[in-house]
Amino acid sequence: MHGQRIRASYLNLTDVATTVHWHGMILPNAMDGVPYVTQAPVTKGERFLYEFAPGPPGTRWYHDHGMMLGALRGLFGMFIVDDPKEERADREFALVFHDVPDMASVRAAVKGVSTAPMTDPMGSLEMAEMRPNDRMGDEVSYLAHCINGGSYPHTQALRVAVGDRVRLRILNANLTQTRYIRLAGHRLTVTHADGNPLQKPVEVDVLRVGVAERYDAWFTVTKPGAWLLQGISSDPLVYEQAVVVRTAGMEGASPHGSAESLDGLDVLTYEKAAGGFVANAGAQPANVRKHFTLGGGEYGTSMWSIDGKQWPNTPKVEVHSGDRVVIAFTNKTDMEHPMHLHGHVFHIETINGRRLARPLAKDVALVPANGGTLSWRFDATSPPGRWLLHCHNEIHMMDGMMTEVDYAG
Ligand SMILES: [Cu+2]
Repeated sequence: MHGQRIRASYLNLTDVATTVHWHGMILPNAMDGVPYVTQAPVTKGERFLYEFAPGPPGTRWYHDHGMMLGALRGLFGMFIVDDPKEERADREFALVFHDVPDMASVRAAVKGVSTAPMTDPMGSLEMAEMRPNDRMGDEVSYLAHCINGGSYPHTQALRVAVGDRVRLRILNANLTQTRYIRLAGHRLTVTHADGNPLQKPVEVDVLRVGVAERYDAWFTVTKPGAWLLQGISSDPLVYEQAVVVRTAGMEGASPHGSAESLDGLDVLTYEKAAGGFVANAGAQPANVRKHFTLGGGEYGTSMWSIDGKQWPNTPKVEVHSGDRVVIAFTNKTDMEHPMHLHGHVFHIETINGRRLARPLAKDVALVPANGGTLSWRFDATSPPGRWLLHCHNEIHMMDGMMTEVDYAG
């Protein structure tokens, strides 16, 4: 419940030194869980006590923050900060989409020589951005595709009743891949992005959920039936990433599924979530402006960069408490990048030079590939400290696409 404090004692019984990051939370910097930046990594047999008042309300999560090969995310989960003032659903389900990586492909991807293919579905934004000469080398192959720890048909059915208003809280905990998620036979009403309420809910057929993103989506059960909620991909294996939504009496029925393509479907984009674009009124006021060029990812290299530099040599953002900060990204690479800022909620303002009608409150945002741009603003009103800003694609982060926002004084 929002307003309560938590105490989480982290005891590390593995051989891998790591920390726990509370993704999407605004909290004291010392509790943010970044090794060597906000705390020493917790080694085998050691304990670390995290204590803070979770917030803001919404669908947040936690995960380990290794920043080195061997400490790939193995500890994670959804963290719901319940808002007592919010409308209640008849049923609510938390769904964590995650995938088990093939570690050999992870090591190859870090070196830029992986042979794993891109798996986005036909009709997706990523496929549209592909150029004929794009050479992969950075993708990870996955051995299993899960929701809440299981693959279909071993996932637990979501039981609903006719007339129910159902709320889904969806997290993409995949290390590298965007997920397209659809509930067969239903439109979804999206109310929250990364846990933050949209100014106006939007209705779509398919959610596009980048790495580390969360969406809250609602639907109404209007008739008896059984339908698959699933990841849509060009990789047939991803079809195991599914759960059945069913009414009583439909236990034996074979569920309705979805086709592999997104053709003709209404897909959630930032533009849609924000009510479209408006005429650009010019730059909005800000005390601090920073422009970053995202680069790297050449085949056969271990380099993903910000302004040509790799962490820890990347240029930092210096702010003072109370500053209005605008950060603009230009992406020179052929992959999109889910850029995440710790300890703040930001508002996406522009995409490819066009201004969103309603700035979109998030903590991670996909910067479009091949020269795409995206900008966000935030107010430096979080507790002072060093707040990481990085690509949430685990390979890109390990290969250096990371910087920080530092509060001066
Ligand atoms: Cu990236």
